[in-house]
Formats: sequence, C-alpha cells, structure tokens
Amino acid sequence: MGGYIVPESNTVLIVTDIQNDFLPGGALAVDDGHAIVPLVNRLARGFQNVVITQDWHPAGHISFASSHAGRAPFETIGLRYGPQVLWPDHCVQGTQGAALASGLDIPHAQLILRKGYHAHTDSYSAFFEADRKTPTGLTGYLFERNIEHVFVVGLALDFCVSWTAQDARAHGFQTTVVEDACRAIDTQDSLAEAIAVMDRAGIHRIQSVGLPG
Ligand code: VGL
Ligand code: ZN
Repeated sequence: MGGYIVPESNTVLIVTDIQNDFLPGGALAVDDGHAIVPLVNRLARGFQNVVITQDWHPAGHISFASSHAGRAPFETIGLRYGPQVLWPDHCVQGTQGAALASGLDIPHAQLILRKGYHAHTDSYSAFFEADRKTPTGLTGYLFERNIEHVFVVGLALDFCVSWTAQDARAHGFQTTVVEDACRAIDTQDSLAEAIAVMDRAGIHRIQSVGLPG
C-alpha cells in the first residue's frame, strides 16, 4: 500500500449528515448526494475510529424559512449570532427524513453525534453550534481518545463539512476533507467561499484515491 495514507488509532473519520433529507427526493436534497454513499462505506472500512453526525432539529427550528413570516428558503437573515441561511424544513427529530441513509453501512462507527437540537440556534459544525460558542462535546471526546488527525466526508461540503473541518483545524487537529466523498449545496456562491476559507485555514483537500479502500 505504498503511497497511501494509512489511518491509525489517532485518526478519526467524521461522516457528516448522510441523511434521507439531504439525498435526492429529500427535503433539502443535495445534488448527487446519494452518489457518495458507496465510497463513504468503503473509506470507512479503513478507519478504526468513525463518528457519524446527524442533523437533528426540533419542529419549528430557527433555521427553517417556515419559522419566519414572509421568508423563503435560501434567503439569508440576521440572527443574534450572525447571518443565517434559511432552509426548507429538514431533518426534524424522529422523522424518516432525519434518519441516516439506509445505504450507509458503517457498523463499526463508535459515536453518532446529533446536532442542531436547540430550537434557537443552528449547528452546521459537529464541534460548535452556529453561535460558535456552544460546544457539542466532540472536542473533549476526541481529545480524550487521543485523536490527532480528523478526516471529514459527507454532506454538505459547503456547510456542515466545511464548518466541521474549520472547527477541527481551529482545535489543532490535522484536518483533511476528502472531496470526492462530499457533495455541495452551492447557494449564493457558498461552495467557492467554503473552499477559500478551508484553504486559508490550512485544511487539506484530497481525493479518495490517496486513501486505502
Ligand atoms: C446542512 C444546511 C442545513 C448540512 C444542515 O448538513 O450541510 N446544511 N442543515
Ligand atoms: Zn440543518
């Protein structure tokens, strides 16, 4: 396997929000989102440590356009913690849309981390809510497990993947996004912006060909 990155015990794969509502036919479908599932399953087999995240909103969540009179999905409004893109209702706790994609096959995943459960705060990142202050607990979990390198895959590259990667990097983890194991929403130039921000932060962007599996 010369030339490959071999994930060791100090490395985690974070599988971001591969849920029915983000796949074609879902409430907030990401173009081609289903296409990454077999690749993510395959890559995950190469990692001892896997964390799966699940977007998990209460009905009436503040990120839903339907919670703001006169607003439509994909508009941006100002909230107390900064700008918020408004979304169609999605990933409502306990619904089929919020369930992990049925094709996701990672039985050895160690943690399923839910986020976005506070009615008044969104949470793209797996580490911090959108106020950038309220922790989910993942930093402590990874520190206690002596994790040093974080790989991120999933949906959507320009929101939850990018914010998760940024927070991982900000906490000192070596951070790598596997781009072909992600898909983007790409609204209001969000993809180009996310890539620029990740590059400035020193987040590595690779293709899966560099990984075993
Ligand atoms: C996401 C928008 C709203 C994501 C979650 O998983 O990238 N995007 N909620
Ligand atoms: Zn969400």
